[in-house]
Parts: sequence; C-alpha cells; structure tokens
Amino acid sequence: MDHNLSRREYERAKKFIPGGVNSPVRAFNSVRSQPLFISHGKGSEVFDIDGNRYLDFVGSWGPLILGHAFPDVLEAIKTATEKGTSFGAPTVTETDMARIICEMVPSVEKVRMVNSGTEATMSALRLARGYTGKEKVIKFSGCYHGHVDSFLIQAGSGALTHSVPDSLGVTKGTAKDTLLAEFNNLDSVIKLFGENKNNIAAVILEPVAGNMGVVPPVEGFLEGVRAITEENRALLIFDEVITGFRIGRGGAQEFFGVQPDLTTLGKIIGGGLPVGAFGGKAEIMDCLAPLGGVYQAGTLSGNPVSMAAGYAMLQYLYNHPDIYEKLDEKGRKLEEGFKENLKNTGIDGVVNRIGSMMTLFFTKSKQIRSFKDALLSDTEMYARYFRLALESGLYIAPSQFESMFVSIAHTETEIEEAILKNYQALQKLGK
Ligand code: HOZ
Repeated sequence: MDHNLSRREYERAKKFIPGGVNSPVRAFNSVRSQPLFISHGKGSEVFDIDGNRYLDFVGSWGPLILGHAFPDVLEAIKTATEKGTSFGAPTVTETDMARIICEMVPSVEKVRMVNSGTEATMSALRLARGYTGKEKVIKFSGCYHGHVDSFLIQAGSGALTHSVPDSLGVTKGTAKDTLLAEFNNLDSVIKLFGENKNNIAAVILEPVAGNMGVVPPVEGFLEGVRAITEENRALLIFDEVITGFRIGRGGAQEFFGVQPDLTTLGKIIGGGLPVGAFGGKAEIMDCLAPLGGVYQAGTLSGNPVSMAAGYAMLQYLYNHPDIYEKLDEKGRKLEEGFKENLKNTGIDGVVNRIGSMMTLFFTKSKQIRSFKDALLSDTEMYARYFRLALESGLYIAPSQFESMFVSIAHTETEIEEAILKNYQALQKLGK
C-alpha cells in the first residue's frame, strides 16, 4: 500500500497543528505509525487520500452505528443546512431530539444538549455538586470521560496511549477532589465512601469500560455501585458516550437494568456531527440555569444541523429495534473468528466483547476484568498487529486501549474478510 500523500499531508499539518492532529490518538504514535488522512467513507469502508480502501472498525470512535454517509442522516443534514446553520435560539428539532432521548433512555426525564462528551461530563459534574452540595467525585482508573480537568487523572484512551494518564496543567486543588476507585472492584468504592464521609457528590463511570479496551462490568458491580451511591446520597453518573444507543436502544442502563441519576452522551447522538448531552431525573436537571443556580450554557448547544443529523439517526434506531440483535450477531461472528484465529496461530490473547464493541488484547492472562489486567497487555505486539492489519486494509483502533466498533453496514462477507485479515496478521506476528 502506498501512503505517500498521507505522509506529505502529515508533514504539512505538523507545521500548523500541534503534532499534526486535532486529537492525540489519531496520530498513531503508540502503534509507531503515521496517521492516515481520510478522503471519504461509505457504509463500512473508508478511503484515504492515496486511494487505499479500508474496512473500518473505528467508525469515528463509535457513533456510526449505521455506517458512513447513511442516506437518512445525509438528507437531514442537507435539509437543515439549507435553512441556516446556527441561530443561538430554540428550534423545534431540539425538542424532538430531547423527547426521543427521554423516550429511549430509561433514566432520562429531561436532557440538556451540549457539543461534546467532554462538555457533557464537565456539566454533569457541576450539576451533581450543585445538587448535592458536596465536592468530591469518584472516578475509576482507566475510565475516560473526556478532557475535563477533574477527570484527567489516571484516565484511559488517549491519555493512556500516550503514557500521560495524569495531564500537566491540572492543578493539585482540582486533583484532590477526584478520588480513584478500581473498575469491577466494589470494595474500592466502599473504602472511598468510608474515608470521605458525606463529601462525595457523585460516582462517574463508563458502565462498560471502553477506553482501557473493552471491559464489561462483572455481575453485581453496577448494582453494587448503585446501592452504595444511594446509601450515601451521592449521584451515580453513567458516561454513555460510547455505550448509549450502541449496546441497546436505551444504552447500558437498559441492557443491565441499572438506572443512574445522570447520564452523559456524546458523539453517539450526533450521527457523526459534533454533539453531546446530559440528562437525568427532572428534579436534578431543573437545578440548571435558567431554572436553578447551576450555570451551564452554549451558543452552539442544540445546533440545528447536529440536531437534524442526530434526530435522523435516533429515529432510525427507534423504528428498527431489531438492529441490536443484528449488531450482536455480527459482533459474535467477529469474536468467534478472532478467538479461533488466536487458537490456530498459537498467539496469546483475550477477546472481550459486548454487542458491537470488541477488543483483542494481546496478553498471556486468561481474562481481562480490570484496568490492571488491561495494563498487562503487550502493547508492542498490538502495535505490530495494527500495522499488519492496516497494510491489509483492516482499519482498527490505533491503540490497545480502545474498542472496535461494528456497524449495521458491515455485511457478512465483510465480517469474514475482517476475520481473514486478522488471521493473516496474526500468522505474520507469530513468525
Ligand atoms: N477519545 C477518542 C477515543 N476514545 C479518540 C478521539 C479521536 O482521536 O478522534
């Protein structure tokens, strides 16, 4: 495969953009490669500016449940832009969007739109503090909630990939209010509540960790966190930026039957456009300005074009509830194929999957149930695997600590193609 144009473009980008990219993971640093510059995408495929075709399992990091350039979404964007792109004043689609989110996500009675997942988690935290009058927040090591100061402490995703889980620029004052627990370890949460009596405003987590690679919750974990937060009058925040509308119509909370007080959503509701939202019980949400004393605002919040794209996608999901079975079936096939390939090539690895989210960890461990387990993975091996896969036209996350995403656009033949490419890459790895 020829990557000359991407390489040239990367050199040009580096002159004007820090590191040549607008978000670190896509620089491909941790897999010791160079970023691809994408020209376009269609369905399950993306094409780079050199004209190479890739079977895409990144899917813009999750939101493209329906695949690239889905006709309903494109049509909605076109119609919306023809009427103007921003008003900073209410439009009808904002209410349509809010209504469909409230209808689909079990715990959400009211919702406020923002522009990204980072904004959603930042705002949800302020709201939790304002509502409870308490200051501290518990997060889990390896969970990622965007680049909010309070959450850039032992964070997953790009922070982890680039070995700076604790970012420079976060003050000690901010960091002292963030307490760290271990994912899938209830005792670690109980201990923190014991040590910080009556001062924990909220516990935030990804109900299925997706930014340390995919790590599903063990049985009883989410229920346990729910019970502890209730006992201690702290809010439970589910960050469903990845899982919302992906592992089920009502996200992880519907899938596992555990209802948080607040839910944060991000790119997943934008049909590929920049958007975010946070929502929950009306009593809590009504503490936001202009009703209450917790201030939160944004000119582009509820932007008409993003709302139109997101609403078109959510309507499609609402009207086609069977797609979740289809996604799970495609995910299952991929998982089985990858596991079979590991066995047949003698490479040590674990495949974690839930629905259409999946990670292949290169590890000698038998299972990956915690952040500590995930950290034992052989990231050098993943880097080599990534490069081999990419060269064969399989586009997966450029980091061990992310998820693969399957969309409804992936056909059975393409899932088989991915399994074959995975096999060929593993075979080469083993040599
Ligand atoms: N935060 C994303 C991964 N979980 C990466 C975003 C990007 O580089 O576009």
